[in-house]
This record gives sequence, C-alpha cells and structure tokens, in this order.
Amino acid sequence: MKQYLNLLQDVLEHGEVRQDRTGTGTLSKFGMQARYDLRQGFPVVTTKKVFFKAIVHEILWFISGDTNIKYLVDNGVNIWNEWPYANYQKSDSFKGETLEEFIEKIKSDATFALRYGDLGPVYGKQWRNFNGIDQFNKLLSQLKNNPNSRRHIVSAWNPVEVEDMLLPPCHSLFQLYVSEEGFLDLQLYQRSGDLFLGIPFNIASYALLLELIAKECDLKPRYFIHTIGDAHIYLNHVEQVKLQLSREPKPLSKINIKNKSIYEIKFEDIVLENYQSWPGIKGKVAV
Ligand code: THF
Repeated sequence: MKQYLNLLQDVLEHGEVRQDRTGTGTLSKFGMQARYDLRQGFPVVTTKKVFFKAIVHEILWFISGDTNIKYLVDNGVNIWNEWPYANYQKSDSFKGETLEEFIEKIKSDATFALRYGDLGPVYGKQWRNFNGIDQFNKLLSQLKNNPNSRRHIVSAWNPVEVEDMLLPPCHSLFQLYVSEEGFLDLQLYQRSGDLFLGIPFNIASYALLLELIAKECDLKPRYFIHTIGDAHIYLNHVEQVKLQLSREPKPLSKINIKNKSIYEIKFEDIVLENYQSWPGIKGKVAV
C-alpha cells in the first residue's frame, strides 16, 4: 500500500492550508490519483488497524438501497452517526441528549429511528433509485450483456436531491471497464477525500465492490483506480499522519467471498484473510 502512503506524503509536503465547511482547517491538494492492482492482494491499509467490519456492513447497506443508520448501528458500525445527530440537535424534539443517548434511542425505538436516523437520499437511494432508475441493477445487466460498453456508470451525485442529503456524496460516481481478457477494472471519482479517516475506508470499500461485482459477473478483478478531487488532511490529523508515514507497510491481505450472488451476499460470506496491521490510530471526525 505504498500508493496510500504516497498520497499522505504528497499532501503533507505540497498541500495548501485551506479553510473548509467544518471549520477544522485542512492541508489540501486538488486532483490526485492512485491505482491498486487487486491481483497483488486486497488493499486494506496496513499502517494502522482499519475496522474492516464497518466497510463490509456499509457496502451491503449501500447495495440494499438503505439510507437509515439503524442497520449500521444495530451492527456496531458508528461511522455515520454524527450527521443524523447534528440534524437531530437542530430539531424541535431535541432535549439535550448526548450522541450516545441518541444512538441508544435509534437502536431501541424503531419509530424514532425512522424519523431521525435517515441520512436523506444518499448512496443507497441513488444507486437503486435515481429518479426511478435502478442504476446498480442496470450496471450488472450491462456488464453481462454488453461488456464493451463505455457507459458502465453509477452516479450518486443527483443534483435534484443533493439539497435533501445530510451529507452530499463524497464518492460521487464510479465507472467499470471490462477488458478483452475478462478483467474488470473500477474507477471512482471522489469529489472530496479525508485522507486520514475516510480514504482507507473508501479504498477498501470500492475494492470490495469491484470484487463483488466481478464475482457476480464471472469476471476477474484487476485495477481499482481512485481519483480524488479535493484530497485533504485535516490539521488535527497531521500528527497521526506523520506516525503512519514512519511505519513500514505490511504484506497485503486476501479477500474470500463465499457467495456469487451479489443481492444474496451476507456479512458472513465476506472474509478478510491474513490481515496484518500496525495498531490503530485515533482521530476526530470533522462534521
Ligand atoms: N466526513 C469526514 N470528515 N470524513 C470522512 O471520512 C467522511 N466519510 C463518510 C462521511 N463523511 C465524512 C463517513 N465515513 C470514520 C470512518 C469513515 C467515515 C466516518 C468516520 C471514522 O471515524 N473512523 C475511525 C473509527 C472507526 C471505528 O472504529 O468506528 C477510524 O479510526 O478509522 C467518508 O466516506
């Protein structure tokens, strides 16, 4: 995973200090790209421990078309909690609950979860129902029936609905490519990338998506190409990034997917094998 460390190094050295929506401040560079060859191993960052379980649940949640954090929190995944909580704090029902109390209520009260756990029409909604179009299902059938197409695209960026999302999609659009030898490549255009917290998740997540789609379509996963618009390191992550850059990457893990049918795959069917990593590094998420 030298590629990931190169992104960190480059932005640390050449990024410009830039203010942002969250008020945290960043080092930022616009327009970066990294390429991961999945034949050489599955790209989960090794220079800190990455919570892979969250990535698996999140991708299954996207594919199912769900946009409510209830499924995630019921499964111990807390990466999307801050946004519905911030929204709840602004509502009339807010009675000073802490984030933890809010999440407890999402878990125990289904009506409350329905009302306050939804992120709006984010990824799952757009993949499966973009103004009535099931883009994801279309993608699968096109990959199978018209592999040479140059239109294998799924867009989460829906200008008609972007105002209703608690957080407009960071990973805005992806495209697939089927080679003559039956390899499958995936390129993601990510408009904005939090290099320390989000990007390790995003790399593993889209690499996993590529593996899942390849399996479903009887193709061989090859390149994940990650293109990032505003690639940034939050100023309160700089020390964590330096620590990571001081660590030597470990050999890559392998992914084992035990079910071919993408709509039937369950959490237990996706197994990360031989994942070796350095210890985790804490950092605050900017909301
Ligand atoms: N907003 C910001 N500022 N950064 C992001 O990475 C980000 N995302 C999603 C939406 N908005 C974002 C949410 N994804 C973590 C990881 C991914 C997230 C959000 C948060 C996170 O805090 N990870 C910690 C703890 C993981 C855990 O154990 O629960 C980590 O150490 O990795 C980018 O898609």
